[in-house]
Amino acid sequence: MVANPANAAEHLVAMTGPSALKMEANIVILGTDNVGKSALTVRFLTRRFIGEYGDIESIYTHNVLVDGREITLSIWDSSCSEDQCCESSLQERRVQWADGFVLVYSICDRSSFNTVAKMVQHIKAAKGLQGAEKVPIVIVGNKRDLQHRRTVTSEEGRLLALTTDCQFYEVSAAENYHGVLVAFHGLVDRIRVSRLAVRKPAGIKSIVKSMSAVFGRKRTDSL
Ligand SMILES: Nc1nc2c(ncn2[C@@H]2O[C@H](COP(=O)(O)OP(=O)(O)O)[C@@H](O)[C@H]2O)c(=O)[nH]1
Ligand SMILES: [Mg+2]
Repeated sequence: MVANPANAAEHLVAMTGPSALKMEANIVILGTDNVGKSALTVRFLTRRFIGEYGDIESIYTHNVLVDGREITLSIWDSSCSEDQCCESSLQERRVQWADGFVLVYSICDRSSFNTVAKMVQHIKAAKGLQGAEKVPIVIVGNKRDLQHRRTVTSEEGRLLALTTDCQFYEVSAAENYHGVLVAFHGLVDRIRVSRLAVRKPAGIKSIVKSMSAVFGRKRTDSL
């Protein structure tokens, strides 16, 4: 087989040129009813809190710029009753579709927190990743403004995230846009890192190998 130097050069430009700065990712928002999944989604998309959101299952597309990189997000705002949350086939489809997960509970609702703990395990098992690969998950304790009704402490949320290798945020979709933004950006960062981890073994080394094939250099294994 004869390698074509022109093709190899094009390939390199494609990997290092403007398209390398673009990324697409699917994000699903999960959690029991009434924890504020739609409120968080709408806050992130529009910066607004409108109070009532109905019960519509929707996928939104949203472009963001993170560190100079254009990212197209598809965000699936799920809606499911409590007992369906882990096992239904719809849930399986959401899990397989998603690159990253926002798992939401309300700080005023302990059972929603327990469900998030179960979901983390379920998602990790369903994704079946190996070795150092991580599932990008952020755990979000919402309704932080309702301190007087709090039943889940911040420490419990933080501990759950720490022990499951997830990221943790406590926010109020009702009162604060910035916290919601930071949580979504945290997830985007996790997705980027997880993609780099997948690509790494085939990264620089394989570029050098293909260049060597083109220019006839034999030894690449010292790299
Ligand atoms: N006080 C307060 N209420 C919130 C917050 N987020 C959502 N809600 C309210 O909680 C209810 C359920 O929100 P929704 O987004 O529909 O929950 P979903 O079923 O998880 O999508 C609505 O009445 C919201 O106005 C919040 O941060 N603080
Ligand atoms: Mg909803």
